[in-house]
Amino acid sequence: SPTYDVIVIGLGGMGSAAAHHLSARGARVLGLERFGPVHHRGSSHGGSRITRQSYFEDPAYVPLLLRAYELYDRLERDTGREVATLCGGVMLGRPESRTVAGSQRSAEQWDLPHEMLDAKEVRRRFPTLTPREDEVALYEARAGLVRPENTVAAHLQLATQRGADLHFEEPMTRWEPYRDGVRVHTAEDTYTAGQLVICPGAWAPGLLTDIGVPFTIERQVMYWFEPTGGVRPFEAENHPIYIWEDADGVQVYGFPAIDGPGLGAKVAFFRKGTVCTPETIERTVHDHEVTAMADQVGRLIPALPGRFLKAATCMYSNSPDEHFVIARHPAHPGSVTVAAGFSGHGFKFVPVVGEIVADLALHGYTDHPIALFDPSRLAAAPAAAAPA
Ligand code: PYC
Repeated sequence: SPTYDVIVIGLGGMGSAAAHHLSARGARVLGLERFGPVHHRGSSHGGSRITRQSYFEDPAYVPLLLRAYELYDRLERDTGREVATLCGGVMLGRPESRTVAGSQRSAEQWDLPHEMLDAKEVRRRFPTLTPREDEVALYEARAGLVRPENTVAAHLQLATQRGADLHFEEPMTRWEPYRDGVRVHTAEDTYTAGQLVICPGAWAPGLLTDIGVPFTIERQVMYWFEPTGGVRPFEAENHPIYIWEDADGVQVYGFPAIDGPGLGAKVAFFRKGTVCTPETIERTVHDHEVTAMADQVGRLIPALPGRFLKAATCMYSNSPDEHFVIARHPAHPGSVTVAAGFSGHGFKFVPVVGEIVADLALHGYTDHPIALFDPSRLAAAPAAAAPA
């Protein structure tokens, strides 16, 4: 029964970063992953994820983003892998939309460099974009994209170099408290450790049954189109990432063409998925879905939906309020740390989540501001007393 300081369950985005940060601090780490390294069955694939600092979801995320940017930079230097491309980004919509007003609020509160552009100025600077007259944009030069597969590979590489044991194709079957720590079972073996870190991704409903948070897993589709009129205006030196909210509150987001000639540019709906499970998710993308995407994005970027090239599915793991869950496990506060419920906007935080999880597992606290992610906020409200 091999013994470790920390066992990390799940080696996707968050778990691979946790394994790296823990082993970099000298912990003896075991990582257990149900699939192979850098797999495409969870939430850390598809070539790109947006990164940005003017955070419409809540200004409380901004200090974590500033640290994540530093850590992505360091990751790139330490591994030589390209993990971030800061091509600039526009958050587009009506001035009062969540995407625009929320981004502006964060930018102003944290004094982040940004510009507000009217529709005419958006069209002048970014000729592929054709917003309506009543739409505006917040432009952030330091927004861009991060690369999920390269990021996971980089963290796995560094963790291995620091001596972490990473076991793939070896899912945890169960765990239990054991002495002062935990005991973890797989079909292969039983392992003990002082600390357990659970980074379950879309497997949260099965792995975090006793944490009091009803996670919902959502199927999402990513689409790649070949722009009409050639790819040049869509290349990263010419094209920003974008999040566009229409008058009905539907958000579409997309990327420059980063994969080279003939491979198109990626676009997707933000939070317009169907409930699924990792076991039953529909991986086929249907013609009507492609048509709906092309119609929607064509209203903002008429040249994008030329030839449809391919689509892929992935999963969001939503918490009820779409804020993360990062904490010591309320039922096992001395030995278990969880990082879950990233709700479709987590990947840009991957390295800082690794750092936070390492703090919690090794010291029981972190200096990072994570009050927003405390699962007790989601505990069911006590039932109201019956009238006498
Ligand atoms: O986190 O910026 C984001 C994002 C956009 C669409 C999905 N996630």
